[in-house]
Amino acid sequence: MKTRREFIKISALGIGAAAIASQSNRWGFGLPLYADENKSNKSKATKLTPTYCEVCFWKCAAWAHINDNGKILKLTGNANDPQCNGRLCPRGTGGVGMVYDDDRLKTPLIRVVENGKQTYREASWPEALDYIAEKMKEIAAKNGPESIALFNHGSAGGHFTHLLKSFGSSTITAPSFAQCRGPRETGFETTFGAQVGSPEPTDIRDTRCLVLIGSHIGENMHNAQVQEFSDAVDKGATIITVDPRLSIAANKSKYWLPIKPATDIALLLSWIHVLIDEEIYNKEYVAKHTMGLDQLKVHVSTFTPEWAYGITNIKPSVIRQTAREMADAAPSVLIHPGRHVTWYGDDAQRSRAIAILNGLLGSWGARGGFFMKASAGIPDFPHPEYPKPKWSWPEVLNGKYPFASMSVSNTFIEASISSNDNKYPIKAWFVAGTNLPVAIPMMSQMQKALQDLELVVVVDTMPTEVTGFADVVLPECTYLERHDDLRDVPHRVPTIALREPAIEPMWESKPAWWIAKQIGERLGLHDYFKYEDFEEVISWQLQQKGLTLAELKSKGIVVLPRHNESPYLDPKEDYHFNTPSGKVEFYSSALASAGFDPIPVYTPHPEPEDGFYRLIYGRAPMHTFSRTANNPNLTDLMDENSVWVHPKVASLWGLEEGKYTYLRNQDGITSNFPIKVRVTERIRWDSVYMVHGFGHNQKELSRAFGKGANDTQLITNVMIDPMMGGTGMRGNFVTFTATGATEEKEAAL
Ligand SMILES: Nc1nc2c(c(=O)[nH]1)N[C@H]1C(S)=C(S)[C@@H](COP(=O)(O)OP(=O)(O)OC[C@H]3O[C@@H](n4cnc5c(=O)[nH]c(N)nc54)[C@H](O)[C@@H]3O)O[C@H]1N2
Ligand SMILES: Nc1nc2c(c(=O)[nH]1)N[C@H]1C(S)=C(S)[C@@H](COP(=O)(O)OP(=O)(O)OC[C@H]3O[C@@H](n4cnc5c(=O)[nH]c(N)nc54)[C@H](O)[C@@H]3O)O[C@H]1N2
Ligand code: SF4
Ligand SMILES: [Mo]
Repeated sequence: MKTRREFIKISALGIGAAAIASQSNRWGFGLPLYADENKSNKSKATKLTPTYCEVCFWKCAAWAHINDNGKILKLTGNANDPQCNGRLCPRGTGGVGMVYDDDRLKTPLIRVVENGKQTYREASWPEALDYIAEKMKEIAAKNGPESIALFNHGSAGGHFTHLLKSFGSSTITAPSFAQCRGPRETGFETTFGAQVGSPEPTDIRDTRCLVLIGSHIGENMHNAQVQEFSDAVDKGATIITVDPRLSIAANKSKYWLPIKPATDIALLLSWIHVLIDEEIYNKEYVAKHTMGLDQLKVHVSTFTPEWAYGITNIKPSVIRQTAREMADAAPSVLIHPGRHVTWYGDDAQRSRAIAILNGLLGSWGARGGFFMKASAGIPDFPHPEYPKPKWSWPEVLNGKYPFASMSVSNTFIEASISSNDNKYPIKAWFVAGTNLPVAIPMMSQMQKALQDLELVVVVDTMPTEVTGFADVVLPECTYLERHDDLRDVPHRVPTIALREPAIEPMWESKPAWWIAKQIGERLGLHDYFKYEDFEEVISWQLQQKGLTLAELKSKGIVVLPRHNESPYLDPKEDYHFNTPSGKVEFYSSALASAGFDPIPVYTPHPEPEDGFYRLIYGRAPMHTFSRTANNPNLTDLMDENSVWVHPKVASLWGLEEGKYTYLRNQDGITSNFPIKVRVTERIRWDSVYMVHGFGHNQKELSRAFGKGANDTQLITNVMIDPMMGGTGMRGNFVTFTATGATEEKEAAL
């Protein structure tokens, strides 16, 4: 059957060829390492512009160093920013590569049919914006503005959120909940009445014992967190890392617990058992602040370390010893909540087990545990009240996932597929800053949704996979060429950071605030966009805080005093937790009455069949998801991922270090591209590991195309968390097809 909306690879176009050539000459970008660039240009910077980094969502405040010719020479961290302490991570330093990447989107594109084949043609901005506004009006007239949805991640999202809300839709979602940290927010909220949030309020700096369940700090490069981790190691804090792989963090740990994947809940219950059985939990805190200890005690009575050993492969003596280490350090102890926690579909319960363990140790609100965060609170620029939508993301849930506290991206995809029993159909997508086919493992549903949607607008900087979905592609300029909202991240102290354009937008690219305003005006929403330039908005907001734009321009960031004095709970004072009982809930009646386990239980997960290995994945220090895969500065540091295989397994399959193999999963899906083999004792024999974000199939990404394999492609079994809708991605198993892979790889080079 001929599909209505074909997936277009932008490579089919000859777009921007002239522009590429002239830009190459202009910048002389022979792709040097940014370090060399920095050195040779060190003395030549004549201007510093403040920004905050957009290469990941830690948002480090930084300075762009610019020369007289208006070229960005390098980026450095802002010394006054507690999120980075003056240092950028390798990705942040390499951010310049995002600007001077010749493969960038350069003009708006509109989907057309030429000679019976779908393709894109270049369009002017007025043409593209008119097209979108007309379509939006048409769709809103038929189905209401609520049927226009936004998928977003990053700064562009704020501007399109404002646009959609002004138009009457709050059908807005992001992959950062159901593909990332949603389960832990649900787990902590049902226990402490508070979410963890981003950045995490983990007081690693002052901790005496840090327990990492998977969280691979050091590969997960969230800046100040990594710095604090390294300080904690230097100060002699006990680090306990639970990971089937010897991660960088595990390598720095006093205890590495190479757990059998998917069994963490058993370990957590057993730790809880030891704390209660040996009566080494934080009695004062538990008596004062918690409820449900009696039920918890009965619940874990049989979960001895001997029981857990059979499940997790972690020795009983190690389980006892590590539990005692935690108790010794309490309350300055942190069982880290993790961040990407959508693993096995029972992730909210695993996160709840982590929260309960923290509650037993009294670390929530303690120095060296979790601190109470503070933010600056930046007022909205004045605009008329948003119209009240008739429905929003809770209706899109369609009665599912009662403990989802934010929108669930996957349900948006389902609601975009025509069906008679869908009372709240989604008809149009705005996609800003998220590469949906790589971020959400639901390719077949996405394909179906694409047949039924009436409009898909993708706002991106690069021709990544998601641009192939669009009816209209809009080229956003990079973060170094634009204004965005003031940064107000909640942390130990409130801060406000400024992002100003370091250079003018290149080619025809435009900032998201401008694009949103242009569409808004075409929809008659002038009153919501009463500014010529986004600097006016920022300037007004700063004024309300008693600050000036001039001050922010010269400092980049201001650190404000906390409105509530201490980031820690006063042990002598009572505290009302925002749970139904007002206490930390070891036993949750809310969960029980919704039909969920009131205290977490361990349920075994399916095991790989003979000849298959569990596919697990994570981060590399020099890349962020798929967004950096084509960055010339960062591909110089790492341009492909590899698959980690235990030597025993390698010899069984005849896999050799440095050679290539295809991976095939339990559903017969073979990786599009071969992946390099890394033979290493640092991974359990029953699992293989790869870094997420590689294996791009868009030819227009000239550096990333065909480099390494794409984990998402192999994640065809998704286990949805019934509490909050998260997409568990680690129940996939792969085997190897090495024959011919190395030869094919060599032929392709
Ligand atoms: N460099 C870099 N840093 C990043 C990012 C990036 O893209 N690049 N992204 C940021 C974002 S948004 C997020 S969400 C975080 C993600 O970073 P984390 O939250 O740290 O991610 P995890 O999923 O815990 O990490 C993967 C680790 O879990 C281990 N693992 C796999 N299966 C299991 C299991 O069953 N049990 C246990 N205990 N461990 C297991 C893997 O071996 C691997 O070491 O990183 C952030 N920091
Ligand atoms: N298989 C698998 N799936 C995962 C994960 C995993 O580890 N494995 N991790 C999950 C996690 S933790 C997260 S948080 C999500 C992340 O999901 P995403 O944020 O969607 O991740 P990326 O793949 O980096 O896609 C980012 C897109 O934004 C574009 N972009 C970059 N900068 C800008 C900009 O300034 N403006 C605009 N308009 N666009 C920009 C990039 O070109 C790219 O197309 O993925 C989740 N999905
Ligand atoms: S941690 Fe690195 S990539 Fe993330 S915002 Fe900071 S410097 Fe940028
Ligand atoms: Mo994430």
